Amino acid sequence: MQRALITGINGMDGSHLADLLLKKGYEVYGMERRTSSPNRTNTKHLEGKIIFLHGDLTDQNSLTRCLKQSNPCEVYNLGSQSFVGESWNTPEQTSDVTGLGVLRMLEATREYGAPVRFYQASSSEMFGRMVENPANENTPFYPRSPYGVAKLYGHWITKNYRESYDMFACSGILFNHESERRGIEFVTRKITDGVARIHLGLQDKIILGNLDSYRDWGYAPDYCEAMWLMLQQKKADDYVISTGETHSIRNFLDVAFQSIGIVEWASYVGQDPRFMRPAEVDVLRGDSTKAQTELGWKPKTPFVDLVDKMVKNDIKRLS
Ligand code: NDP
Ligand code: GDR
Repeated sequence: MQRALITGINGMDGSHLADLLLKKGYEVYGMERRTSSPNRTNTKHLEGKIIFLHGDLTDQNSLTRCLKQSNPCEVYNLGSQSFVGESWNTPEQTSDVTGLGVLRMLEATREYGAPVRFYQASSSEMFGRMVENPANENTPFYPRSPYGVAKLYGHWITKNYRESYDMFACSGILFNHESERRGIEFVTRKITDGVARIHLGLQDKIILGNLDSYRDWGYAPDYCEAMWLMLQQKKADDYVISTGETHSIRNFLDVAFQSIGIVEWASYVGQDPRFMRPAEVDVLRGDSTKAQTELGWKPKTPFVDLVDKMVKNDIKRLS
């Protein structure tokens, strides 16, 4: 039986990837940090189906132990301090987990010795102030946040371990992807949760930051399929995963409010400098031609369906 170890199991992607691997017949091990009260909102349904292990990306020994306990064929390194805005408040901790955490996981995998296939969750935030639009695997990087810089380290150290030790190590350069399980502070979920609350009379306004940035938004379960496909190839490589479309936060608001029958949303939305960033990534758009050609992957969920699913889910949850 195929065995996989996923770090960041309780996050959005970790939980969707576990669903996918279970469907494919894998034995799944999920690494989570010890907390005083566990947050298994996204993984409650996986209890009894996967094996949870305690480990932390800032603790080398715990990673080595997780590898020994799971004896995996595939490692998916999805754990990180993933909130861009927070990375200015905790730049050192972000660099430690999101950057050096990758090195620790690679080192644990290398020391473990068995032939393990390794996936690193790289990010479109590495393109930051996009030098080329749309960005592909050869586009130069220009990160704009401590998070983006840390991800860039993770990306290069993965490539370096592949070249230095002939490890099967891939980076998926994933553009923004969202789902009903998205953390509540990310803009998409903050909007769909807010729209649902307005619809149900629980809230008057949604307070946001910059409404004029553009993102290339896809659906997380589609993107987890791409992670898995990368590890099934003959040769390890890096791939951009994106829809190729870009929409502003205003476009997202248009569609989210339309799904509750509101066209003029301006009076329901406020702005607060607290949610603005010291350096913004104005636009992101990816070219996933390589993944489409070599992996046979393509995005399945249109933007409007993604927003609609998220709003409907929040209305149901809050009702
Ligand atoms: P989430 O924030 O939902 O999940 C991240 C997970 O990492 C959480 O479960 C968190 O645990 C865990 N984590 C944080 N710190 C540590 C640590 N020190 N040791 C071990 N685990 C830790 O992120 P997503 O699921 O959205 O993203 C998955 C990965 O993909 C991340 O690396 C992210 O940076 C990257 N990425 C995401 C994209 C997106 O659009 N979603 C796009 C491109 C890349 P806890 O629950 O305890 O906080
Ligand atoms: P991002 O996602 O930074 O792209 O990182 P986020 O949803 O946080 O921001 C997207 C854009 O929305 C603007 N924005 C706001 N953002 C938040 N969070 N809250 C607000 O109130 C708000 N108002 C406007 C932001 O300024 C930004 O332009 C996500 C994460 O999943 C990363 O881990 C991942 O690597 C990248 O996507 C690709």
